[in-house]
Amino acid sequence: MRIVVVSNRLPIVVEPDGPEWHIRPGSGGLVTALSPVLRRHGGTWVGWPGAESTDDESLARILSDYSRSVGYELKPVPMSRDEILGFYQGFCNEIVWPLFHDLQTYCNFVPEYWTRCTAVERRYAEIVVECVEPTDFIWVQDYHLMGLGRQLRGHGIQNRLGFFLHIPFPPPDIFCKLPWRTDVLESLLHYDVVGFQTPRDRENFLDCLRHLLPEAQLRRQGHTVECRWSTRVTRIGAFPIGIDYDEFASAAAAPRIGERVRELREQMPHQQIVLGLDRLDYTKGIPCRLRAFGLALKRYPELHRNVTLLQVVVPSREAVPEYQDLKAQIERLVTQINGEFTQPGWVPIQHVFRSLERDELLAYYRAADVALVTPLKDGMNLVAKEYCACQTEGDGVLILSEFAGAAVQMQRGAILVNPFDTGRVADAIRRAVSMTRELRRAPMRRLCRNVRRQDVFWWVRRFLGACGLPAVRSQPVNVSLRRAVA
Ligand code: GDG
Repeated sequence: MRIVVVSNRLPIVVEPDGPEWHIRPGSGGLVTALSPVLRRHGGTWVGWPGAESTDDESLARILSDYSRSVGYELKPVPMSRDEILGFYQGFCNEIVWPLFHDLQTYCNFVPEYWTRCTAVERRYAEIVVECVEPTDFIWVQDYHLMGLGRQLRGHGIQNRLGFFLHIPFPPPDIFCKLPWRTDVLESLLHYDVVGFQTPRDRENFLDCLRHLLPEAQLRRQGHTVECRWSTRVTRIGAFPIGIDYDEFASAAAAPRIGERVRELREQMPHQQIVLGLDRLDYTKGIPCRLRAFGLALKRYPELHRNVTLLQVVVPSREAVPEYQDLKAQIERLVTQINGEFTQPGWVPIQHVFRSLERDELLAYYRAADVALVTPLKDGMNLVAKEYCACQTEGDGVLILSEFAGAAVQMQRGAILVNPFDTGRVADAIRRAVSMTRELRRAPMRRLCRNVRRQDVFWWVRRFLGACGLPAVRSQPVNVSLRRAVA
């Protein structure tokens, strides 16, 4: 059985380079989670390459070269400028993203966005139909393509179809604000399995079904719920996503990363490093976190000269005005807090606004004494899990928002905080940096054990199991062999 993954974006970034294209691996939670899965099992990844009208030969060639090097195929879905604006930036980023993160005031319910969305879903369906074989498992990812299942069934596709939502699913009083709420729910019931990150998201979805489609019959079966609606049966469950723990842990332990950690530490001597690492996004709670750190410095002068917040913000969706405002707000807060507390030889907040190379990312995780992961709302949050996997010395402390999906699995071992309660977050920072190395080890061991046991391959097995599919190959695909065959 092959897996065909369909997501809004391919796991790459393509950029024009004169008449040619330049290609590099993408970043973000979905890429981190699914790349190792396809690398291991082989298959096809269908998605938009991320650039406008990329329907040319040189792109096809470079994608096929790249496919051979990663061990799975990439199938591009072209999008015009209007489609990018109406579907991706409009429907996805101005409606579903904020609404599903409980931030309704950021929503822009433009009817044209919905029209664009259905047109783009039709295009995805046509491309998937072209490349799929009857025994393939089609696994649709995330909020952009909730309606794809219905489109595929419209083409007569009988394959097993799974859908996984990486972001939270809101309760009915929020979901019902969506003008196309019933269409979205009905579309989701065209999949065989619909998966959420946490039991709370699953229960919110079930509450929406009860409210908007009362004729649907729901029956609990173990950890999933069977939904019979119209002629269809859909299994609904919570499948918390994981990371490739072993890969992160061994990469972080490499001597070259150790060397970078030493360099970083030399630049911040005698400091406990508190790390924040997020995409530029209003759901990640960066301003609240900065205020909490400022408050910690005000309340606890013993932190002065001893603690540095290293806040990495990875540029994202910069064309959207809310994101530009957020960037300006973060810069203002950093300037203000640094202005108030900096002393010769100590700048309390180091603010990095760029994407990190992977080695640098691993070195930051490994060097950090404390990770401050405080989203206002998050489907899962892989940064929390990656931080633990990179604790080579086993003595890091994780401060985690109770509104991250990860809190369900990591509540024993992490210091849980309400990110809106700046006083308590400030206290948690002080508590974390005051813990002795010895006291830190047991909770970190427990966290690592969980993250390792419930890794990304466990997630795949559970999801496929719910689809009634056998576990797929457990050994990595031999990329050089595939290269020879291709
Ligand atoms: C969505 C959901 C859910 C970050 N900066 C750099 C970099 N990253 C990588 C991290 C991590 C990923 O990006 C971020 O993952 P998150 O889970 O924190 O967040 P989202 O991107 O919002 O992902 C989320 C996830 O999907 C998976 O289901 O957990 O809730 O919102 O993997 O390592 N990677 C590199 N340089 C960076 O600067 N190389």
